[in-house]
Amino acid sequence: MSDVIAAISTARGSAAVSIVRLSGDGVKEIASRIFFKKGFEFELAEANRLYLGEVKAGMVKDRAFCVYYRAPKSYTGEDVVEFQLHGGRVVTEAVLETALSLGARPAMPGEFTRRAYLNGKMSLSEAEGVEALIAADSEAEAAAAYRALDGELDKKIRETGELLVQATAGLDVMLDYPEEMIEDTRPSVVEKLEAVKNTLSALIGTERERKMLSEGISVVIVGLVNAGKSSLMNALCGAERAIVTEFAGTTRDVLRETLEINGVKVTLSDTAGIREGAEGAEKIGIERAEKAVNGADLALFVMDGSEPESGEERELYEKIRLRPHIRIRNKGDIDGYPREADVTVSALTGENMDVLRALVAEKTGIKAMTSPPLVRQRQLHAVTKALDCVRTALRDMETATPDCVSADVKEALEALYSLIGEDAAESVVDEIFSKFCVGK
Ligand SMILES: Nc1nc2c(ncn2[C@@H]2O[C@H](COP(=O)(O)OP(=O)(O)OP(=O)(O)O)[C@@H](O)[C@H]2O)c(=O)[nH]1
Ligand SMILES: [Mg+2]
Repeated sequence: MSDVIAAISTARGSAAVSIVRLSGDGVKEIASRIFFKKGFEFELAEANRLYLGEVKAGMVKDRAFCVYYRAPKSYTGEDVVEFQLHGGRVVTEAVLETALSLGARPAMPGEFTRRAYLNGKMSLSEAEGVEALIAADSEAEAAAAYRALDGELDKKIRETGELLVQATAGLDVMLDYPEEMIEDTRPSVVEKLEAVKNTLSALIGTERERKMLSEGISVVIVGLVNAGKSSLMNALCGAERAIVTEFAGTTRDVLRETLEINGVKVTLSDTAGIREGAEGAEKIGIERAEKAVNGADLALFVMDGSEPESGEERELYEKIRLRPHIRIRNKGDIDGYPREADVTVSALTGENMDVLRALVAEKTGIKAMTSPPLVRQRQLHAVTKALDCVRTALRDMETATPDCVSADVKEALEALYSLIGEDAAESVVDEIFSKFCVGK
């Protein structure tokens, strides 16, 4: 018997629709005292059907939809009722309060999904995919999360686990049978361990890919004063973020904005324009600009095409030349002066901004990236541990006895299965679901 939990599953605040969700044994009894419809009895409710009726919650009434999902064919695997109400704090909270007064208890963060996991509706890594999808703030992150949610990660782990089990069987043969059998079995064990090693390495991906996925790519705009850096920042963001004036030395501090290019998160920084003889705040701004360039994945070097190339510009370029960068000739809408550049744009008219975006994608390798589906640190640790064990096993194949290798392989298996939640410790499960929002 599981008690009934209840929560508001949609975001707070006024909205067109809000959902209150209940799950557990006895949801129908509670719901039947909140939702009313002529000729309708909850006992006879059809599953998965949308009923239009009236909810009554103390003094509050609303016309609302109600859906009943019969166990085990529901998100949690239990009996579930959902009320689709008109959004807004009062109605939504009144319905929740009434459900609580009728014997439901407030759901803990992630408790619906936790029940889904406990009832075998999804694995731990799929549950983590749900949480990561909700938390995602770029398309690439969402895509990786969906691969976990959809069971792609699980499938890979199970297939890899199966190979390890086969390797263990091979090792048992080597233990139990005479020399000649060992020579026959050894290559197939090594082959399986190599295959596992490759799969796990690919799952982990490179450090760079993972950083791109979670933190995004840092791109810094630099150049001499008045080159149009802040204008370029605004054009790339599609919003008036940075102050633009015709006076040199407008931007004093580093200004950051997050945007997406080809679905990948990019942190774009506008910096103070560089010039000789700057003092005070401007001088500090220039120092910060130089620091920002050093910490960035890519620099956008902006040149003012309406002015002739200066010694100062060449000098600044020398500092950037050896770092990943794109040379941009700005103010292309004016008949100005030629420059050696990767692209000519106009921040004012938006000319060639799509070319610039494509160049950013190309230079940072965004295009070629298919994100590894490990969406949480816990998963990364588990796979890294398994990979370490497999590497040790391969090394031990050369020097150690089969039972020694077997122990390495078993350790790898344990690490892998912890990922999908087989025999997961209570504390691990608690930790995972505590990150969810209430109502999921
Ligand atoms: N015609 C034209 N003018 C531009 C273009 N981009 C910027 N400007 C003008 O150039 C001047 C300086 O632009 P900003 O974007 O403030 O330049 P900045 O590099 O950020 O300047 P500082 O912050 O002072 O270093 C402004 O008057 C802009 O309107 C462009 O593509 N075409
Ligand atoms: Mg500026």
